[in-house]
Amino acid sequence: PIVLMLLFLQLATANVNAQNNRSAWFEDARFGMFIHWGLYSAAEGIWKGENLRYANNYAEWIRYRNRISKEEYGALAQRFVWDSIDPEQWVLLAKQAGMKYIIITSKHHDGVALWDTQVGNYSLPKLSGSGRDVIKEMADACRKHGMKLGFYYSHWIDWEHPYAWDHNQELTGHVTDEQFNQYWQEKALPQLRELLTNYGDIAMMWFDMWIPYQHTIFKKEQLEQAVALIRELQPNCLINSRLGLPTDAKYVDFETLGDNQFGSSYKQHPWETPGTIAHSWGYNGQEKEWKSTGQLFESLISNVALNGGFTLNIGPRADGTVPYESISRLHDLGAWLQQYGESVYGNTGVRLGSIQHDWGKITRTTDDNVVYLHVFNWPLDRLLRVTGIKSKPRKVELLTGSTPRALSFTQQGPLLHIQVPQQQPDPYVSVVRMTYDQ
Ligand code: JFZ
Repeated sequence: PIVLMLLFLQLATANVNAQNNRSAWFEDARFGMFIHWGLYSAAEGIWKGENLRYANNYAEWIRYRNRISKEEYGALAQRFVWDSIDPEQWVLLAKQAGMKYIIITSKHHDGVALWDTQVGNYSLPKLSGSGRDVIKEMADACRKHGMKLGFYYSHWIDWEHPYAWDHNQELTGHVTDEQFNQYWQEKALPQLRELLTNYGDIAMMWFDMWIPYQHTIFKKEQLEQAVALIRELQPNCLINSRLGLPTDAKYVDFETLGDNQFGSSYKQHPWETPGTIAHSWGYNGQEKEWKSTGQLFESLISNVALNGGFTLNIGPRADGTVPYESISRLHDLGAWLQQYGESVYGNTGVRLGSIQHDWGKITRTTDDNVVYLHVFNWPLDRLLRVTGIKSKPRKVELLTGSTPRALSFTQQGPLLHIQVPQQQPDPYVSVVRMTYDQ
C-alpha cells in the first residue's frame, strides 16, 4: 500500500530550485558555524574600563559605540597572541559539532580586513605586523577537513572608509552618492575580487544589510555589480539575502532571517537563521547571556522542521581561544548529531499549518520515505500524539543511539498514538523514526 501524506504532496518539489541547484548542498547541510573575529575581539567588549554605552551590546560594535578613533582602534591589533591562534582548531571544532560550513567575518563593520588585502593598509596582517593571513589559513584548513567556507563581508557599513556608510553618519559624516560610489568602486568591489580570487572555492558570500536597498544609499546597479563579480569568479558561490537586492533567484540564493529570529512558517526557498550562543557575536568578556544547550537544539530542529538551517556563532578571543561555554554546547550538539544526524541533514519539514505538537517538531527526508519526531518534552503518560500526518507508517521506532527499538502505535482518526517507554533515551532530544512504504 502506498502511504502518502497529503501534506507531502505539496512538498514534492521542496528541494528543487528550478533556476539553479547551487544551493542543494546548503539545504542538506542545515547546520553551520559563524565566526565573528576581528580587532574588536581584543577589546573584549570593554574600552578603557568603560562598558558598551549604547543600545545593542554587541562587542563587535565597540569602535562605533565608544567613538574610538581609527588609530586607537587599529592599535588593538597589538593585543593578538599569534602563537596560539590556529584557525584549524576552529575548523575542527565546527566539524566535531556536526557543522557543514563555516562563515567567517572577512571584514566586519569596522572595515578591517582579516586577510592580506592589497586594497589599503587597514588589515589585520598589516596592523599587527604578524603578516599572518587568517583567511588563507582558514581556507587551507577548510579544504584539508572537507569544510565549506563562506565569507561575511560588511559591504554597506564600513567605519574605516571616509565615504562608506555609517548608518547614523556619526563617524563618517554625510556621504554623497558620488562619495559612496567611490568607496564601492575603490574598496568594496576590489576587496570582494580578492576574496573570490585568492582563496580557492568559496561556498558563500554572506552580506549584512538588513534593509532593502531602496531604503539605503545603494543603487541597484551597484549591488548588481557585486552579484556579477561573484557569478563570474565563483559560479557556485551562494549569495544571502542581506545583500539588499530582492529575494529573486537571479540575485539571492538563500534568505537570511534576522539575528536569532527563528522561522514561523514553512518556507519553500532555502533559508537560515544566524544565531548566537551568547548575546554578543564578537567576544565579550562580560557576557552574561548564554543560551542553554536545549535552547540551541530547539533552534536547530525547529528551523529544519520549517525547511531552514541554523548558522551558530562563536566569538573567539584575540588569542584564538573559544570560550568554554561555547565549546561545551557545541560538543553536546555534535555528540547528538553523531547519533541522530539522519534526522537533520538532508531533512526538511512538513507543512503543518497551525498544528503544533506540544512534545516537539517533525522533520522528514526529502524522498518522503522517513519522518522523524523530535521529542523535546517526553510525554509523562507515555503516549505521543501525532497529527497533521494522514496515514499509518509501516513501522515506528525509537532511536536509541544503538539498536532502534520498535514502538507500537494505533491510528485514531487523524490522530496517531505512539506508545513510548517511560524513560527518554536522550536527555536533550529523543527521536522517533517513522518509515513509510512508498
Ligand atoms: C548584524 C551586525 O551588525 C552584527 O554585528 C552581526 O554581525 C550580525 C550577524 O549582523 O546585525 C544585525 C543584522 C540584522 C538584524 C539585527 C542585527 N536584524 O535583521 O534583526
